[in-house]
Amino acid sequence: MINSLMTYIQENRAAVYSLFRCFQETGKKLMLRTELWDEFEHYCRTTNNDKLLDSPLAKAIAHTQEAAIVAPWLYLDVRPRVAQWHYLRFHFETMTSEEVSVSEFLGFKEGLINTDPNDRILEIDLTPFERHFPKMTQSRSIGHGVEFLNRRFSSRLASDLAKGDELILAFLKVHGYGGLPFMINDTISNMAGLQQALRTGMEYLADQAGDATWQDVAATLQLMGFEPGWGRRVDRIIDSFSLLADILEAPDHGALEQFFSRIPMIFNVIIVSPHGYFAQDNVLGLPDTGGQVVYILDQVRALEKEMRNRIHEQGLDIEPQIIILTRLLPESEGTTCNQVEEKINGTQNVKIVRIPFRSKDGTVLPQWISRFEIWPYLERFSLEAEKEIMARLGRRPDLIIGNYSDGNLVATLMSQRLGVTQCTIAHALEKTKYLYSALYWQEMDDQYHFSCQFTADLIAMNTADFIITSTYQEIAGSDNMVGQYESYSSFTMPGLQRVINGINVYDPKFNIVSPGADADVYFPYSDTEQRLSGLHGDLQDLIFGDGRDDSRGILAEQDKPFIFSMARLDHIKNLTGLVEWYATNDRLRRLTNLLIVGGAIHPDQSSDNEERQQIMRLHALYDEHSLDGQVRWLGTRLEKNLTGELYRFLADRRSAFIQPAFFEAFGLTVIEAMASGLPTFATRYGGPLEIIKHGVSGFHINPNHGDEASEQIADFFERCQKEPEHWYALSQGAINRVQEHYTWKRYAKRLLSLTCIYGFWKYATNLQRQETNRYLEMFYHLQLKPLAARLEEKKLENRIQD
Ligand code: UDP
Ligand code: LCN
Repeated sequence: MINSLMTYIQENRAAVYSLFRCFQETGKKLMLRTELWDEFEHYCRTTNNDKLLDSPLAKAIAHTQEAAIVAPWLYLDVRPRVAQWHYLRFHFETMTSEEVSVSEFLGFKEGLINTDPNDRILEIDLTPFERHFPKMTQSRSIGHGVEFLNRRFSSRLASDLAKGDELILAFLKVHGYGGLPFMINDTISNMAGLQQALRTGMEYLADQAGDATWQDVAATLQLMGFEPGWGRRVDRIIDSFSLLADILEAPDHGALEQFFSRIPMIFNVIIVSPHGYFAQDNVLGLPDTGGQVVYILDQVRALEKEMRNRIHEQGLDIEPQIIILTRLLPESEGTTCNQVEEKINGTQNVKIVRIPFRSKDGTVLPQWISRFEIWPYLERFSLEAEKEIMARLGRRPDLIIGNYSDGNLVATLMSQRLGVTQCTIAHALEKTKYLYSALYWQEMDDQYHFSCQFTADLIAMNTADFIITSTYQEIAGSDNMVGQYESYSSFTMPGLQRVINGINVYDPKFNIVSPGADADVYFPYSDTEQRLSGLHGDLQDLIFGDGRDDSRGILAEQDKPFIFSMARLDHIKNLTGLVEWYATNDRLRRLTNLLIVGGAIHPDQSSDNEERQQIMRLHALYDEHSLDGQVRWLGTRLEKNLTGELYRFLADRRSAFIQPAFFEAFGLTVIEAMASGLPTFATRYGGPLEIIKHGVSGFHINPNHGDEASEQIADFFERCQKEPEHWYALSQGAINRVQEHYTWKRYAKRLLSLTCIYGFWKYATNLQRQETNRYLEMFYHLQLKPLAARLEEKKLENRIQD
C-alpha cells in the first residue's frame, strides 16, 4: 500500500495538496481516523471528485489513525493492517512527501505540545533486545504464541539434538519438591543414556499390569535413572516415556506440548491483585471492584482443580497451594478486607492473603485509595508480601500471576527477585480508554497519574514470561482499531519519554485464553431444575418493591419486558448514557421498562469522585425526563447467586441486556447475561466485538451514537412482539456462544500448559533475558520510582494543606 501511495502522491501533487489544505483548514492540529475520513468524504463530495474515493490515497486515509498538522508539515501514521505502521509527511510548500521514522513522527507530535524541540527526550526502544528471540510474522498467529514456540522448539531441538545438545536433559533434572527429585536422577548423564533408559524402561513396563502403580515399579525404574513424576499408573508412565522417546527421535510440536505439560512443576501459585476491595462477598460494585475480582475467584477454583488433577495423574501426593495477594484495608467498609487471611469457599487450599499499604515512615494506610494513586506503595507492598509468601510456603512459588497494572508491577518485582515464571493479565489497559492519554498526560496526571501507570505497564509487559489476554483485539485490535497492547508499541509522553518500540505484538509471549462465566451461577433460564426459585420473592421486591432506600423509581407497568444493565458506576461504563437513550426514545419507553444496577443512590455513600458525579447525573436525568414510573435503579450490591437468578428472572420476561460502555476491555457481564439466555446488545468498542457474533448471538451497538443504538433496541423489541421466535433465536445463540467458547475448565487447562512451556522457554533463554531485565530494572529505578515518589510527596502536601 505504501509504495503505491507514495507514487500516487508524487503523480497527483496538486490534488493531494488541495485535500491536505482542506485538512489544515479545519484548524485542528490533530485529527483522528473518523474525523479524517469524514473530512475526506466531504471534500470529495464538494469537489465532485469521485475518482479520489477510489484511489490509493482513499485507502491510506481510511487506514490512517492520526494526522498531525502544523504548517508547513502534515504527518500521517498509516496502519494498513493489524500492527503494521508507516509514518509519512507532506510538505505544503514543496508539495513533496516522504516516509519518516517513528521517532521523527513522535517528535513532531511532541512539538504540538510546545515542548522545546532542542530538548533531548528519553527514548525507550526494546528492539535491540529482540535479536535473540523469534517473532511471528503473520497477523493471524498473534495471540497463539505457544503454538508458535512449540513449532520453533521442535525444529530447534531437531538440529540441537543432532549436535548433541543436552538442554532437555538438563531441564528434566531441575524438577523436584521438598528435596525429592522428579523425572530423572544422576544415573542418566547424557542423551544417549536417556534414550537407552527410556527403551529399557518401556521394555520393563510392557510386562507390568497397566493399572499397577508407580510404587509397584519404582524400585526398578529408579535404578534405571527415573524418579517420580511420570505417571500414577503404569499405562500413564509408558505413555510419558514414549512421548519423550518420540520427541528425542523426531521432535514434533504436538508431542512436545503434551510432554512438557506433564512435567510436574506447578505446585504453588501466587496471584497478585492489590487495588480495590478484594473479598468473596459484598464487594462487587464498590469502586475499582468488578470483573477482576470475579475473574480471579473463578480462576483459582478452576486452577486448583486442574492442578490437583495433574499432580495426581503424574503420581505425586502434593497438595497445591494458591495465594491471592491483595491489599489489607483497615477501614474495610463492612467487607472482610481488614482480615489478613480468608479461605476461598469451595477450594481445598486457596487463600486470600492481605498485606497493607504503608507510607514511607512505615505507617499503615487505613482507607481505600483509587487504583490511579497506588504507585508509591507497591514496592514496599511487594517486599512485605515476599517475606510473607516465603514464610507461608517455605519455598519459592512456581508461578506469579499479576493482574492489572499494579498487580503486574508487583508480579515483576517479586518474580525478578525470586527468579520465578511471571504471567501478566491486564484486564483493562487504561491507555486506549482515554483519548490522548499519553500525548496530553501532563493535563491528566493530577487525576490519573498515567506517567506512572504507562511506565509500569511497559516494564511489566516486557519482564513477563507470558501474557494472557481475553481476546485477540486486546492485543492487536482489528482492521480499524488499534489493539490495547499495540498502543504501547510506540507513543510519546512529551517531556517524559518517547517510546519507539515498547512491545511487539508479534512476540510469542502473547496468548489468548478467554475467561468463562461460572456455570454453577450463570446458566440458562430454561434450566428449571437448577433455578433458585427461592430467591424470586427477593427479586420481586428488588425490582418492583416500594419503600426501599437503596433504589429509585417504582415501575408503573410491571408486565413489560426489561432492558437491563449492571456495572460499576464509572463514567466509561456509560450507564448514564443508557438512561438518556431510553429517556429520549419514545418507542423504547413504550415497549420496555429499564432496570439498572450500579453504584449507590445517595452520593454521600460513595468515596469515589467519579462515582458521585455519575450518581448525581442519574438523579438529574430522572428529574429532567420524569423517569420514576419507568426506570428502576438499584444502588446496592447483590450477592452473586442473586445476580445469577436476576438475569434469568429477566429472561423469563423476554428482556434484553445492554452493555453501553464507551469501551469495555472484555465484559464479564456480557457473557453472564448471554449464558443466562438474555439477548445482549453490547458496545462495539473492546471485547464484546469479539464475544458476540452480530445478529446471531447478540448485537453490537455504538455507544457514541445513542440514538442509533436505542433505535436498534426498539426495533428488536418491536420485532419480538410480532415474531416471538426472534427472541428465542437470539437467546439460544447467546447460550451456545458462551458454552462453546467461554468456560473456566478450558481456561485452567490452557493456563497450566502455558506455564510449563514458558517455564522451559525461560530456562532455555535465561542468559539472553538478563540483558532485557537489566535494562528494565534501570528504567524502573530511574524513571518509575522517582515518579511514584513525587506522587507520594504531592499527596502528602495536599493532605497537609487540607
Ligand atoms: N457486578 C456486580 N454488581 C455490580 C456491578 C458488577 O455483581 O453492581 C459484577 C458482574 O456480575 C460482573 C462483574 O461484577 O461479574 C463486572 O465485570 P465486568 O467485566 O463486566 O466489568 P468490570 O467491572 O470488570 O469493568
Ligand atoms: C476489567 C474490565 O474492565 C473488564 O472489561 C473485564 O471483563 C474484567 O476486568 C475481567 O477481566
